[in-house]
Formats: sequence, structure tokens, C-alpha cells
Amino acid sequence: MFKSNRGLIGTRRKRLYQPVIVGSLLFSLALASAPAFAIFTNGGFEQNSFAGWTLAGGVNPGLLGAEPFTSASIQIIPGAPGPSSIVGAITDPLAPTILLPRVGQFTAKLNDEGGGGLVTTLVQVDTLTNADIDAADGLPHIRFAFAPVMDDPSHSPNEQPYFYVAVKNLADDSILFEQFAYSGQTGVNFLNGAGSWKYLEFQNIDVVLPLSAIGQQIELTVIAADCALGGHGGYVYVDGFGSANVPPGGGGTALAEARELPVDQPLALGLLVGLLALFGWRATRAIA
Ligand SMILES: [Ca+2]
Repeated sequence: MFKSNRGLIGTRRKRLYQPVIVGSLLFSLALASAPAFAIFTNGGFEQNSFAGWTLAGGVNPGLLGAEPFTSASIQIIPGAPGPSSIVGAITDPLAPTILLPRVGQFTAKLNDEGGGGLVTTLVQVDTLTNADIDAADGLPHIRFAFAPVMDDPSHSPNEQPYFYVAVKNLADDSILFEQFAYSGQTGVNFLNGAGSWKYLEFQNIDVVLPLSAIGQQIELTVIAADCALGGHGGYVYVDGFGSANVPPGGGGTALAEARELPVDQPLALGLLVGLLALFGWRATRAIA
């Protein structure tokens, strides 16, 4: 991205202006690498808490209607929020290849291994600003990573544990991204965990928004539900909510390193594209 000045500046002048040129390059590099972390308070859960987020939930009476399920299929009998926790450097015995924490020192875990037909929801609304524009393409982005871990008791699809993740523009209620799956759902490349548990390793999501979204309110929603019959659990790990790239890796990635990762780093972009292509998941707009 930086063009050299070779051939334009003589040896003597190059020596004279070298500090200035180096300084300019470093400044430009700093600008290009400047992380856009404007959106979402405590989006990486590095406060070791859910500060900035709203936890809620209740009881799962089962999904409404028949497949394919959408957000309109989700029913929650209002009640106390389901379980939630912040995890650090742990190994999940039910999903041993998930690297935790995903980014920084802490990752959020919604719901847990236990049953009870409980639902945990996590929501945050924030305003998109110019600071959320990625220098690589000049467009605002919302990025995060999630990894669902759910028991698969082979109930009817509408009674299985499930997860839901969505990014919504409140200005026009448009769904910018959503992902829904119940445990063991056909077509989702679940990995086999311990016993009857199924899981996905962290999925890196990159939602590209139009410039017209600057100044508009964006709502994030994450839902993790036990099975509707009460005997089986399910949870989802989430991390890295913001506009900066979610760096590759996990398992204790230093936050400082993550924040210094240039937004246009080819390796990071390549890995992101590769991961997205690998799972072949796309944002769906089909929402009732
Ligand atoms: Ca984190």
C-alpha cells in the first residue's frame, strides 16, 4: 500500500529526509492499523462481566410451527434470565477443540450444560459511527465470533436445544445478519463433542453495512436455549463484538495484539474469508 520514493530522491536528500519519510510512513501505518472499536460497550467482555449488555430470558416452550425455523419461530415464556458466565482460559470437555478465550482474556458463555428448559438472551444496542469504517474498503463493519455447544437428545426439531444470533438495523428493522440452528440440524456441519453433544468451532462473522447506516442504531441479539422438554442443555460462546477484525486463533490471544492487528492485514482477511467459505454460511434475510 506504500509506494517507495526510490528514483525520485537523491542519496543526499534521501538521507536528509529519511527521518521525515520514516515518520510519515509510521504515521500512515498507524492510521491504517488504527482499530475501529467504536461500536458496542464491552463488546469483547474484557471487563470480565456483562457490563453494557442486557441479559434476559425465561423458559423455552418449543419452537413455533415447522421447519425452516426463523426468528419468528422463537418463543420465550418470560422469566428469570437463564444461566450466563464469563470464561477465561478453560478447556470445554464437551467441545474440546474450541479454543478459549476466543479474543483477549475473557469470552461470554450464554446458558450452560444443565437443562430445565431455560433460555438466555443477550442484547446490546449501539450507534454506528465513522469510527466503525474499515479503511480496507471504506465501509462500516460489525464483526464477532460465536460457537454453539448443544446436547442432541434427538427430540422433535422444535423441541431441540437451539441458538440464534442476529444483527439488526433498528432504523428500518432490517436484519443484516442472522443465524439459527437447532442441535443436530441437517445441513449444519456440527462436530461431535462428548457423548451426545454437538458443537461448532468459533465462526467469524463479518457484516458489511452501507455508509447510509452511519448514525443508525444497531441491535445485537444472541439466544441460547435448552431443549423444550427440560432434560438437556445448550449454550453459545460469543466474543469480539465490534467493528475491528476478529483476529485468528484463540485460547488466550493477547488483546493488545488483537488491537494492533491492521484492519487490512491480508492474512487476517484471508483466514476470515476462508473460514466463512469453509462453512458456507451467509446472512439470510428471510425473516417473517
Ligand atoms: Ca474477549
